[in-house]
Amino acid sequence: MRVNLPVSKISFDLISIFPDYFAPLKLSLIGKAEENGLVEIKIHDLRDQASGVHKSVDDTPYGGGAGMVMSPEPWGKAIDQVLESSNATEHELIVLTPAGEKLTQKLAAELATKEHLIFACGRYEGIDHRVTDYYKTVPGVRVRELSIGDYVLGGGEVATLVTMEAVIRLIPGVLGNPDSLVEESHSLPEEVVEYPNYTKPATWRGLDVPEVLLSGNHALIKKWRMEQAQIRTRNLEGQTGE
Ligand code: JEK
Repeated sequence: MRVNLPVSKISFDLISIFPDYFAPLKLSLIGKAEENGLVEIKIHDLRDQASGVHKSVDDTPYGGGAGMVMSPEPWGKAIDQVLESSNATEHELIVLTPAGEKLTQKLAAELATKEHLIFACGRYEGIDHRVTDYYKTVPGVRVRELSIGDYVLGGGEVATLVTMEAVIRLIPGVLGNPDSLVEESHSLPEEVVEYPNYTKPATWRGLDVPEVLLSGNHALIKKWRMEQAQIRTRNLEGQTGE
């Protein structure tokens, strides 16, 4: 039995008009991390900050164009409230956007060292630009505009789930067996390459596990795995045009 690991809890505040998107955070690795007190996750409905009978959070874009833009007022109220109710001294305000800095393993590892992460999840064509401009001027707040990849999603919620999973599994004590993190850290953070994995049975549908893996020769196994990883890296480079 292990209790009271000496790690400080990372707080996550998520703001969205679709709080139900975050139901999966109760499951698996992230759900366990919260149960074990390694993270605290609070979900906020942006609609609670909307005024007027229609509780609207969007409006037509200045300058014209298709679609709607999220109004700054409810965002300002929601983010101020989160900041006021936080005990943290430093805050990362993460605004998901298709045009943001790309999420990488290196960035995930950096975020895993922070005490307070706020995720602003927009919808429609995104959030009035003055929201990020404003919070960039607030002491103790660092604004990061983040994208999870070069494709267009309908909003920031799924990108937040992706980012949180990448970050939370790097928090000390979250993974049952941290050996996998040690192995990851030996490769450069951004070149995630892998060798193929096998488990029992040794023969499945006529396909055998490579003999070297059954040899017990650890030096030879290590060499074989490195070669396999290199083959996969070359194949990936073909895909990305590098
Ligand atoms: C947050 C709203 C939807 C859809 C306008 C953008 C060029 C103009 C916004 N990797 C990622 N992909 N998409 C997102 C993401 C999408 C979002 C929001 C994140 C809030 N949307 C939306 C269209 C447009 N076009 C592409 C042409 C803007 C994301 C992340 N993270």
